[in-house]
Amino acid sequence: MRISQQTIQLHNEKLFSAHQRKFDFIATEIPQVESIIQKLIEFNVAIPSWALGTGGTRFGRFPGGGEPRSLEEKIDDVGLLHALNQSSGAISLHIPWDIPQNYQSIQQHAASLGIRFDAVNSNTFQDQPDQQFSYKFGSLQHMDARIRKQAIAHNKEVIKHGIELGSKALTVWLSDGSSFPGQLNFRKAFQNTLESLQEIYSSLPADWKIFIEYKAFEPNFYAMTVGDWGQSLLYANKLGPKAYTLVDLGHHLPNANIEQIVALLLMEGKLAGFHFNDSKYGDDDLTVGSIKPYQLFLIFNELVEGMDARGLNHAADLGWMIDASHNVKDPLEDLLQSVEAIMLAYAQALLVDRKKLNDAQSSNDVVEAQELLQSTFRSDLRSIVAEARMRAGGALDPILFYREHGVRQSLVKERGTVFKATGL
Ligand SMILES: [Mn+2]
Repeated sequence: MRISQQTIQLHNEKLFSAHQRKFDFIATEIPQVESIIQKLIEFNVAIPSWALGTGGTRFGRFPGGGEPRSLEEKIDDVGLLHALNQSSGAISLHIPWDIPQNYQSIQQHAASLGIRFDAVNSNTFQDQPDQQFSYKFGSLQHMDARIRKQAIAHNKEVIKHGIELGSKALTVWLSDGSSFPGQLNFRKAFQNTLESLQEIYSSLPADWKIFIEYKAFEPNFYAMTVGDWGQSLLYANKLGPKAYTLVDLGHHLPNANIEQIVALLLMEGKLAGFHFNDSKYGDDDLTVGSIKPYQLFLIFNELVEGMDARGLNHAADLGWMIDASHNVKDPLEDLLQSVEAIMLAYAQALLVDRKKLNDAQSSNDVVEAQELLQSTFRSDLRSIVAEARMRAGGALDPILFYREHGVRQSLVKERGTVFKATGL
């Protein structure tokens, strides 16, 4: 199904006067409101192809129906999100779950929905039916050169698919590591991984980047070979100027100060971008902003400060992507909530009075610094985000629209109830 501009307009007309009241109230308080709206309109967050279906836990999966059955239908779903919020104009593919059969027709299909192709993701954390060697004991780190070679070749193939579709980056996340002390020589595992990455790096086109994603742990792990931002940055620095560190919010040990990590990576010019999600205890499955919205704001506060300090374009110079798993919510509703949470945190960060914060920091006025951040965080900017969305052609209330128009019900009718879209 497609959502017409006309139905969005009707939806907006119905909600307009209530929206206008709220918007006028807050807009009079914010002299730079127009520049914030402009930045929000430009800001887009890529949707990963694997988040369009129901995810699973280690124990089970409870699909909700109407899931996309093909790459075309995954692009259709991102098209629905983008029509509603005008901020989801990119898809991030996962190879081999989304191998395109016909590049040209896939590209045309995506372009007709205003969708471009974000970073492509390789997968050496699973064995595929047709592969020769197993990744049971790792891939790029493996002690056996033949297995490293197979994993390198896969990454090179992913780059080739990405080139055909217009992607500009390869994201590498490895579940390489060890489950027990003594299983692995840390130094050898690091060096093998580095050499493998160097070979992949040498296949990158001139205008491409490689994102090295780190993760502190998997439930059965003793050590990860790319376990934190220090290790990722080591790889990125050794690889060269096209290599960057990717921050996935859920990939840290509990209570890690992610905003500080972000500030320092930006300072070093090595921050690739983000995978957005949230967690209460560990891992990356929950909706971004659902558990720790203040942390999300503090991260965006550092992002805006750091990007401005380096003269970066907020919308284009870093990679912005959601990476979550939807186990109990409708995936599309969850993604709409995710994009909204990101936009709100970004809008709030744009509102922080940098000069006053700087003065408070310079004079050690700790109380004033806290007041500045928290009064911004507690400002309700939802109507500003909605205004930006409406001006861009989206819906004032995307989730209300989605429900009132029975989008999921239409998808179930079209696609049925049983298909499994995630690849896991
Ligand atoms: Mn991730």
